[in-house]
Amino acid sequence: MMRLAEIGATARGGVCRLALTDLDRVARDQFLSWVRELGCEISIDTIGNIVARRPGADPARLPVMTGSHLDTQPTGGKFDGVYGVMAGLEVMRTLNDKGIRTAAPLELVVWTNEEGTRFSPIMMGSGVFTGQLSLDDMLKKQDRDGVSVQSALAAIGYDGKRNPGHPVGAYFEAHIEQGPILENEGISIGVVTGAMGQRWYDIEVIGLESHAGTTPMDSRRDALLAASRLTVRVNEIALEKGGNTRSTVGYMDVHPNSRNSIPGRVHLTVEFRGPEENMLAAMEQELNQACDRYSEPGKLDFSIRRVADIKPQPFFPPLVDVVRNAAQELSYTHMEILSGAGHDAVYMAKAGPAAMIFVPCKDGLSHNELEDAKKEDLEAGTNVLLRSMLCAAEM
Ligand code: HGY
Ligand code: MN
Ligand code: MN
Ligand code: MN
Repeated sequence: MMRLAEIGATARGGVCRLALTDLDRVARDQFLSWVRELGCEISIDTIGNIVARRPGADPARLPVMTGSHLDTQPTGGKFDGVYGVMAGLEVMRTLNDKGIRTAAPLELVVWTNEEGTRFSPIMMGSGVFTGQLSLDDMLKKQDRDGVSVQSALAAIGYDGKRNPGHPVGAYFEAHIEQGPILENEGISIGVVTGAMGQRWYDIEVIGLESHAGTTPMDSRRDALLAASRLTVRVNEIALEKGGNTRSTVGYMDVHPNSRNSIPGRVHLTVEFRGPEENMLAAMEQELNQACDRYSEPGKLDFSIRRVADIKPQPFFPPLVDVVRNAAQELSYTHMEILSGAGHDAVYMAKAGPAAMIFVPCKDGLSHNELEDAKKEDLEAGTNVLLRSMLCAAEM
């Protein structure tokens, strides 16, 4: 048996386990062995989501579901995603140990490709499960080496046969906050009221490769110079908008990436986050204007493709109350918090009742190999998850 953090462990103490790689397979296989030991019924759907079902006393009841993801960022940590999966596993183990049979069935899910790093967009498995993303379109998505989701799923043996999606009575996801608020406030539990919206773009800047020594400065078509100007502008857009909006250029691929050739082509990614849909729309308008401003038709051309558009999503108030009451009854300090990060719970909330439980992480750091969290906080979050699921399962 391997600890999940060992599967893709990096020299700096982080984890690099990209979606649908062989490391993802090893982690999925390990998860399957654990849930089979618990007597769960397993189903794998056509986008690779794994659902482990613990039968309830009343099979007619809609299941109470929890889960998260096993795929990580390239410089990922041990807790982003994995914590939610392990917390759900702990809930099921505890109920087995105590011989408790809930009225409603319980389900623990591992979502495919939550991070959206190797294959865009983000939250792919839960998006297909809830009908927000088209299965056919997602299966065709390719990574930078031209490998499709469909062939990657088959290569790791997780190209399930079951159609994705089924009615869920309630969904809870436990996750580290991935930001500094809970730690700064000295609070153990985040009662998550909702999540910011986000928009993702792929941008191509087309100039012309030419000789760095012979091409005069005034006749260059330097795609990297234009992409750099755009990068500065993207950051200014969120700073100018304020209101908790965020903007990031996270990826840039320069062609031909040779020190003595003027870059002729750049592929870069832009993402915006914000609590208000109209703010995201305004930021997108600014992005389009910036590309127009930096383009010189026939000299420097920009193409923009929006690849993700996830609306700001409130969680289901009655379930948010269940989480708050559970924290209260267990005497954990708690506070309401809005998630800046996207989570599979966001798509689940578009299809049914969903809520999240946050726990603090060290220095608010995540998507970083130094990601860390305290045992007592992880335990508190798991206890709140258990209590919330039991409450929903008996409702
Ligand atoms: O990017 C996100 O919001 C998530 O952590 N994948
Ligand atoms: Mn995550
Ligand atoms: Mn993440
Ligand atoms: Mn998540």
